[in-house]
Amino acid sequence: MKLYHAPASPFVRKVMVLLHEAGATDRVTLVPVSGTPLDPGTMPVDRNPLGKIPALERPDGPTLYDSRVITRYLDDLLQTGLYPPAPHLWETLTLEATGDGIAEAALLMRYEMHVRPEASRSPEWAEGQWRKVDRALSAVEDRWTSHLAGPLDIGQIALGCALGYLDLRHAGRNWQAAHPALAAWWTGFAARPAMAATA
Ligand SMILES: N[C@@H](CCC(=O)N[C@@H](CS)C(=O)NCC(=O)O)C(=O)O
Repeated sequence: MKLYHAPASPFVRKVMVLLHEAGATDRVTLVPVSGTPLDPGTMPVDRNPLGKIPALERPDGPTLYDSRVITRYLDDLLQTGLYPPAPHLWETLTLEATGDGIAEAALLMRYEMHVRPEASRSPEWAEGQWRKVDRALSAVEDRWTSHLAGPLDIGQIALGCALGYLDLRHAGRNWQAAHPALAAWWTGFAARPAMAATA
């Protein structure tokens, strides 16, 4: 399989972490690409009309895109056990959506303040995105603390990749100060070999 890839993407990282956890990194060849909404650059627009990564070319059908679709496909292929049976599944998928939403808001802030031409940037809009991140981090601490202490699942992986992206692109915000319980979990989770290998 071919995985369209950029090392700083939190969504690509979800896929890579799953592959590392499953011991299956040798099943994909990485295709480095880059691009933004302003300039798709080398993004695989012929494979994913949205011009986004990750996208996965596979032998048994058309290219898959969106990290949630790809991780679900790889789980089916590799039997990773990262999706528990219902009803626990609903909490896992909601946590995954929360992690992805944090990463998405953080990415949109990055595009707004570093990709959009300077004259049309809106710091207020970027602050609105950060408020989403901050609320979501509080919600994770309120609702998912015991879930985070449980067996590894795709929700934890999505959250970890989102927190890693906050550290990479928004370190100055120091999210850890307002969310100490989550910060403590993150210290341990970031040390997992699959996370360290994809940092
Ligand atoms: N919901 C998508 C989001 C993917 C996404 O936004 N990827 C970014 C890289 S981190 C991208 O391809 N951006 C290019 C663009 O938006 O044009 C997923 O989970 O795969």
